[in-house]
Amino acid sequence: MATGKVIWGRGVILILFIVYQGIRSEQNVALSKPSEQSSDQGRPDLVASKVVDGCLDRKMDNGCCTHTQGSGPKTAWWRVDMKELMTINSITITYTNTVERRDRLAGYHLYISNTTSTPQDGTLCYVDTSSTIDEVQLVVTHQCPFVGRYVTVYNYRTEPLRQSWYYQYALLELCELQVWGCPSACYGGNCNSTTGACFYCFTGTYGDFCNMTCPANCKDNACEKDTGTCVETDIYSKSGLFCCISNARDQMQNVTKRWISIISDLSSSYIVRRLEFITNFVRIKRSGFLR
Ligand SMILES: [Ca+2]
Repeated sequence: MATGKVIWGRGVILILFIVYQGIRSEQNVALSKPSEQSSDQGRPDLVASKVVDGCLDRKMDNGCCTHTQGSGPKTAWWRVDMKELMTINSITITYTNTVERRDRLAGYHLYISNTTSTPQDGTLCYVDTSSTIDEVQLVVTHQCPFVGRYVTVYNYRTEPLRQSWYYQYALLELCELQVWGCPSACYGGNCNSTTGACFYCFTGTYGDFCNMTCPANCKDNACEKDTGTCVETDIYSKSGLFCCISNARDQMQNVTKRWISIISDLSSSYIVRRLEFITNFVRIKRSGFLR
């Protein structure tokens, strides 16, 4: 019977976890953010920004995709700068379907980073290791539970090719990349799916995006999320209601310490001089000068 209860309890926990995952709220934090890529194909409508324009159309001529240089490069990359640290849950890649491109996308890497020194900076979230061309998915979502500012799609070609069916050059024909997550300032990693506003803030911050600091006189550094009003005021803080009492108390303590120091110095000096006088008196007395 007891075992049954334990199993039932685990089931409840599992169900709660699934429900939590189901109601997790997040937004595409890459939408309309600055982006760049290793090279341009040449057509003005096939540029890096098309990958974060919100258009999921996969036909290359419809103006929703990009295209890096097609012949020659052995490496290719595309990167988005989300402008701040984001708590990422997953990333959805949408690749062109104008013609069969699986052999071109195959072998790509997905990185999350805080720097851009190289296209391979940061954490490798996913690498495509498809062993056949049919395994390569052109629209796919990868779980990437990391915190970072940049997301980079990177690919390369070697001689010999990692797979014999790979296209010989490295190029990217991305139509959209969606990064599902929230600003890292959001407590719990949840936010409004439309505005990106945080549901909760960490202690000490407030505002829609939890990017403002609670007033210094808030007790335990806690304030209301929307207004920044202290949940409870620390009345003895430097900026609290009794700030003057607090300041006066500190000043009194400083003055007291100073007087104690002065008196101590004077006392020490007096005692030393008295000892010197007694020592000299005894020395003179012993010499017989004084009778
Ligand atoms: Ca697009």
